[in-house]
Amino acid sequence: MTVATTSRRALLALGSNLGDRRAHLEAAVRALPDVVAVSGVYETPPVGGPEQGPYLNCVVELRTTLSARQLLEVARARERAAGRVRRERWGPRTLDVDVLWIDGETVDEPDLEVPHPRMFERDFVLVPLADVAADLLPAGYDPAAVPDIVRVADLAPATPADAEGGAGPGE
Ligand code: GSY
Repeated sequence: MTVATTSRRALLALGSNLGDRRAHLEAAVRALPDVVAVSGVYETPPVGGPEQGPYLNCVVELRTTLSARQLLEVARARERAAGRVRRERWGPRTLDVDVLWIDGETVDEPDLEVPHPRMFERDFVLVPLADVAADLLPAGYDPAAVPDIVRVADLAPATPADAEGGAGPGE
């Protein structure tokens, strides 16, 4: 495990297709630590799993000293806070938070892989990723050319008051 003493860029992907999808994303973004940028919110067709409704997806950039493991704990805490119940793999969910990328760090453990193993295959990740980390896009990838993905909202950046009430890694 890498223990970072200086902050580095980390990217998280958020998705929701159950309940008040936008409210779930907004609450999670406000509670995440060390957020420096938030992509647009995109409505995206579901990929994989059973028949289910469309998702709202976004990508968040952090500048953080948290490790990949700590970020996974933060992500899971936000999913629990959104009332997520794990029923079936790739099924509908109130909130999904994936650790996509941490500059200079790779993790290959049974429950955590960084970079996320499918991040470069999924338009619902790449299109919002283009808003905050275009340097990571595969060569030639054009988010404007992707069909069926529509920017539907922008989330307000968190205020200092949000940060004071935000979740730490163990929450
Ligand atoms: O892997 C994240 C959850 N998820 C999504 C998602 O966030 N967006 C879309 N469009 N399809 C998805 N399928 C799964 S599983």
